[in-house]
Amino acid sequence: MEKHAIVLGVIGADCHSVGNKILELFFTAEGFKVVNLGVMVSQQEFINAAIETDARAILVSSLYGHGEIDCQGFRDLCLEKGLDRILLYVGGNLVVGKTPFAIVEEKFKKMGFDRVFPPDVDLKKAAELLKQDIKERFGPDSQSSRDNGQPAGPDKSNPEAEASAPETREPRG
Ligand code: B12
Repeated sequence: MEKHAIVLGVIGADCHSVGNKILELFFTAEGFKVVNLGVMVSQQEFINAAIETDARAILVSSLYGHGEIDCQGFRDLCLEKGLDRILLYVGGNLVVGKTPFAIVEEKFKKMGFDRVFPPDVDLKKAAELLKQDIKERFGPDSQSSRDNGQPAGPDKSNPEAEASAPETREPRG
């Protein structure tokens, strides 16, 4: 069976890289095709990678406390770029200080994230939720995450576009 692509990275100016490596190894072992952008990733970079790999989900990490600012408008930008069905997950130390998690979760859900995770999340449970969410959102035939139903990926008729595909980008950090 074909593996579902997911895009992973640490958003904004955040350079915490340890959790990102663990997530890459874990979700790869869970059977996903993980496109790991590493640390210090912009919203636009996440979205470009998701479009070019026809990803089912973007998994955003934020550890340094500025997650709320960095994630503002992420869902709107996805919609603007045609990713109208992509799953958005976010996790880590999402805000500064000790805000109760229920409040943090509500905040990020209002911003358009489908699931929000604390730093001590059981990754096995997160992977199960992701598999379930992909099935529910994309159906058993797992259609494209873009609104036009066209397969994503570089335009084979355009060698320049093909040459700039980001999947091989080395993760930073
Ligand atoms: C190591 C460390 C650093 C190192 C990072 C080195 C590196 N290459 O990674 C250095 C020294 C550079 C650093 C810098 C800073 N740090 Co620092 N750092 C830490 C520390 C001690 C450990 C982080 C770590 O590696 N944890 C281990 C990994 C495995 O856990 P994790 O990162 O949480 O990731 C897991 C989960 O969060 C979860 N997860 C994460 N994302 C996602 C996403 C999804 C979808 C899911 C399902 C799960 C998930 O799964 C991951 C794997 O298990 C933490 C404290 C702590 N105990 O966490 C502070 C901490 C993260 N740092 C903090 C801060 C404030 C900073 C600085 C701003 C300090 C400063 N004033 O300069 C800078 C930021 C620099 C920057 N631009 O990013 C704060 C953040 C506070 C907040 N959010 O409110 C923390 C929590 C310390 C604290 N208690 O104050 N830091």
